[in-house]
Amino acid sequence: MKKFAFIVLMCALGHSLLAQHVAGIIPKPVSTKADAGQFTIHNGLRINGPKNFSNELYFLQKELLRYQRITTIIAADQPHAQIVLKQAQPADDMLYQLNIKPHKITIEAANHEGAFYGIISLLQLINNNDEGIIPCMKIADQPAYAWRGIMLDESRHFFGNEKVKSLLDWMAYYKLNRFHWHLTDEPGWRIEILKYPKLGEIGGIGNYTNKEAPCHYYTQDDIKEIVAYASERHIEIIPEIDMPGHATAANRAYPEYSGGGSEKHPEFTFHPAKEETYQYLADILHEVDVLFPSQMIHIGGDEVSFGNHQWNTDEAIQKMMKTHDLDNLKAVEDMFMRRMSDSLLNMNNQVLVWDEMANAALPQDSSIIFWWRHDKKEQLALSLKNGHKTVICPRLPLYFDFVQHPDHKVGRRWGGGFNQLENIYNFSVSQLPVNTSVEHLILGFQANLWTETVDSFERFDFLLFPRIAALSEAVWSANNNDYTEFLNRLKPHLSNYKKAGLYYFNPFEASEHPEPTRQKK
Ligand code: TNX
Repeated sequence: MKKFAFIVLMCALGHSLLAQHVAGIIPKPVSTKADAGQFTIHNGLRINGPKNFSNELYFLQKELLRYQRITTIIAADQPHAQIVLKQAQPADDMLYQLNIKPHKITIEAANHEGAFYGIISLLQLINNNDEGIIPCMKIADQPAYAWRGIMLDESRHFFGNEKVKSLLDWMAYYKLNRFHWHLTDEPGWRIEILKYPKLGEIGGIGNYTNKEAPCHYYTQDDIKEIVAYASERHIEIIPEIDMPGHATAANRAYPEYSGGGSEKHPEFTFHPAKEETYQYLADILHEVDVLFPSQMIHIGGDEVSFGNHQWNTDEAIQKMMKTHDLDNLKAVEDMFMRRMSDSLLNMNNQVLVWDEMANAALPQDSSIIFWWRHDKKEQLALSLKNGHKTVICPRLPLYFDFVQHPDHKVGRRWGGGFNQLENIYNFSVSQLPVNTSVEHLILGFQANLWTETVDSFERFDFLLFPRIAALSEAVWSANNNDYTEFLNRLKPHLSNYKKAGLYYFNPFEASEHPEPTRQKK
């Protein structure tokens, strides 16, 4: 009764803030306007849409069944349907419009993406409101940024098909659309390469906690399955094959391509002065290219100086430096990355790299730089100055391996700083020294989940939820400026995490799920 009175009041006022609150949609849509009445979700609802949107309709059916145990029927024609997808350009160039009336729900979109995100908003409305009763309203929406990403490191710890699919589900639920998959690093190599089977079979043994952990890697069939799953959810997968550093696991499998390492990071690099190295890596990238239709491969380029000490004494490398007039090891790195980027261009792929490569003379239009070192703003400036498209993912506040509460002990901090929900929610480009003339080069934001400290599903969930919701609002909603109001909208989401069995961090009741500890290394 109370709720009914509230809805009547809200409709009478037509107040958009109240409507937003009742809708509980994250990320917050561009506009939400309340209307009179309500729609009731029930079994046997008829849904309809043009042939072109049949995948999206099918997705809606499956998700209603999964979340709500509601079965729907595809209606033969529109007049007899209660939920209708329409292919049309919504007013004001919006991506989609969702109109809830007492007897009909309409989603209007010009393309698949719009239809899909209209459906996601509808699903959130249904999941956030008890007993399938949703207040009437009109929503018009579009994202502020095109690149809305999560990176997952599966080298340090391996999580497997089901956990990755569940992450893709939640990414879609929050309208995130880029999954950057860090598949190779020091502890393990996690992708099957047919031409070099030892990469998986030997490189796949071990993880950050235990060098002898059983072998785990994704077969090419696993990858195809996950790529198809992502594509159904409008998510592109960007695989990362890290080079010339972070190559330890690969070097265990094929030591002949190793360029050595340092005391702390043995066998850390690929050998930059052997022709065979370039052929070997190009072969690997060719297989990776076939598996991932995104036409984007991330080739790392980070932290090479952690373990390139042997380059100083290796005869072939020293000779190459003289021949090519390379003054220092950074110049060797840059040349290595330019050669590998030629291979990627040859495959019609974009070249994705970390911000160490912002000034490496990589192809201007086809490279995307990932700015991660929040304390090196000059790298962001260089990337933009050099005309590179840029993804923003600074350690502070977008590294999800950092702790999120002053009392938390497991996970990283930087100079005492860490990444609370509020910092992520409030993050925006306006906090960065970015010249307006180059702002268009910023594609969007991504959060990176590095997994040195993530040795269990509990820690995985705890670090991601609910920070993933704050990220999504920061990158989708240009007008996210009310953290308290966001926290209100978050409440039904926490209930949904609980229903899904996630071990999330509860910002209202931190004791609900205590910080999970780690196994001993
Ligand atoms: C830096 S970000 C790394 C990773 C670590 C991470 C831990 C980047 C390009 N390299 O290798 O896992 O810090 O926070």
